[in-house]
Amino acid sequence: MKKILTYGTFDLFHMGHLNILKRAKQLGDYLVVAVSTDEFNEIKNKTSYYPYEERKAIVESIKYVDEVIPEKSWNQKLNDIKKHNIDIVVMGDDWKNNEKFECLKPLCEVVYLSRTPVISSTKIKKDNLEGDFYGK
Ligand code: C2G
Repeated sequence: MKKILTYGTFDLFHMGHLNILKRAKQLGDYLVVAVSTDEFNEIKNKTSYYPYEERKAIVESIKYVDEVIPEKSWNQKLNDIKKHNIDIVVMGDDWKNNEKFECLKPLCEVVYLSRTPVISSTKIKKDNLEGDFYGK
């Protein structure tokens, strides 16, 4: 069984998140998603609209996702790969060549998939503040 692992905040779940999870699952048989905790988001200087428990519940309900684990720190990835017998770590290509993922290559394959254009949690928040709507 080929096991895939990906990381993210997955706030204000949108098509960019769905696309990466769908395509990550297509690379194997079992997809583990590490969702950033609220405390870790603070370290990432990210504030999410939804708390961890709700972001976790949404990601868990996605049919491509087999398991959700908490992402609590930048340096848990090597342990995650060993503990879950991961074959491939998948991230959007905004992370391409980032040392946080390149350093995993001795342990497993690292695949960067193209980001879905335009949409992001940040854009959703901004558009809502400005009264804009997607595709407008
Ligand atoms: N993503 C995407 N297309 C978008 C938006 C996001 O493909 N339009 C991908 C990102 O590249 C990432 C995943 O969706 O692989 C989750 O994105 P975020 O929730 O923004 O996660 P991020 O803040 O990048 O956290 O340790 C790694 C971090 O936890 C990643």
